[in-house]
Amino acid sequence: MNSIQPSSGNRWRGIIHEYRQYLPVTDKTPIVSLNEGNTQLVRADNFVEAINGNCELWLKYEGINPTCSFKDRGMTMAVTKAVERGAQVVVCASTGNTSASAAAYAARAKLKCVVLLPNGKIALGKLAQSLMYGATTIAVEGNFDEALRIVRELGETGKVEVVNSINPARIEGQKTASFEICDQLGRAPDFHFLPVGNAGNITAYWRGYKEYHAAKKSDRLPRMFGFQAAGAAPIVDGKPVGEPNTVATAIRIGNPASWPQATAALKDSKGFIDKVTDEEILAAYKLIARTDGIFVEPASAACLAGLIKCVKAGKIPEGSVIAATMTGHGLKDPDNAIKTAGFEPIVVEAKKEAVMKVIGL
Ligand code: AN7
Repeated sequence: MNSIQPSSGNRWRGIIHEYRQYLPVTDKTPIVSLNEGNTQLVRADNFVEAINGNCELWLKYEGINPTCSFKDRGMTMAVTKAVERGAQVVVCASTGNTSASAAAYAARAKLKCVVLLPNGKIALGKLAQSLMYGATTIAVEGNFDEALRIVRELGETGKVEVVNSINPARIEGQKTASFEICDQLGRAPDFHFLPVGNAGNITAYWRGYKEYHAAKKSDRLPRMFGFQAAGAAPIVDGKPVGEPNTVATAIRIGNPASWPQATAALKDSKGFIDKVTDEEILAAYKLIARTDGIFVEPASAACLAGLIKCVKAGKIPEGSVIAATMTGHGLKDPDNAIKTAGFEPIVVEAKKEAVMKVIGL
């Protein structure tokens, strides 16, 4: 045993500690945390200017979580509850971020972790994470929806704990992002924009906003605006997509698990869901990096592409306060970043003159 007493300084100790009265935990719950949450809310005026908008845009930069995506909020809860129940093995299907997060929290909790990924359709950084954290990494010859079906079947054996967002603890943890936005803004936004894949996050955010409003911690409820990739837009199109496809591999999902909850969130919040093309996603992805220095993964940029569309269509009243979730860090997907940047490093001789020539001096 370490004889040094842990300090009880006033530092952030993760979302379960900070928001415990809103979460299904007791004093005895063995919390598994990597101090997730407390992510920046960054105002993006340059982006708004570039798109000829007339609104306040606040980006919830979830890429700075411990495994670089919003999934850590749900995973601290799911793995904590798994440990509380005495589970030995956690399992998930994933387009890459859930698996990275599950692998990290399972490592910390000393649980075995098994992840099922669509073979060849995972961004490189996410694959590296799963392998580095030591998860049993299975590449399924199929898409996410097929991997999730297998995971559901594994769950029915009672031998493993499923940590996909069909696990209610996940949604509970993820709703804390809404609490943080209200705390950081001093109010709830008028609109909340986010990308939609399996639809867990839109469900969680709406729940969070409603609970904070009911607790009188915020003054209003935002309208939820979700965006799917055009090649993987089952909710927008009103039917499952058998072979989803998009450059934004994180949201390459054809049959979202939380479809009914997402539909309810959209209806209750007077929200809106639309689809954006890969071209629109990549344009927004590059623009937010170049205008405001914020590097996100393509899936995150889907909601910025959606904002561009909404501004053009006149859907956003002047002066609106908009929050948008930047769900994952840009470094997760170096291949798409290098392809999208549009230029390559300029190789020069190791001489000052050569560099000056490139600069144009
Ligand atoms: C960066 O990791 O589904 O609508 O298996 O990684 O709650 O699914 C990831 C989803 C948006 C969509 N942005 O959120 C997975 C997975 C990023 C994501 C979404 C995901 P949901």
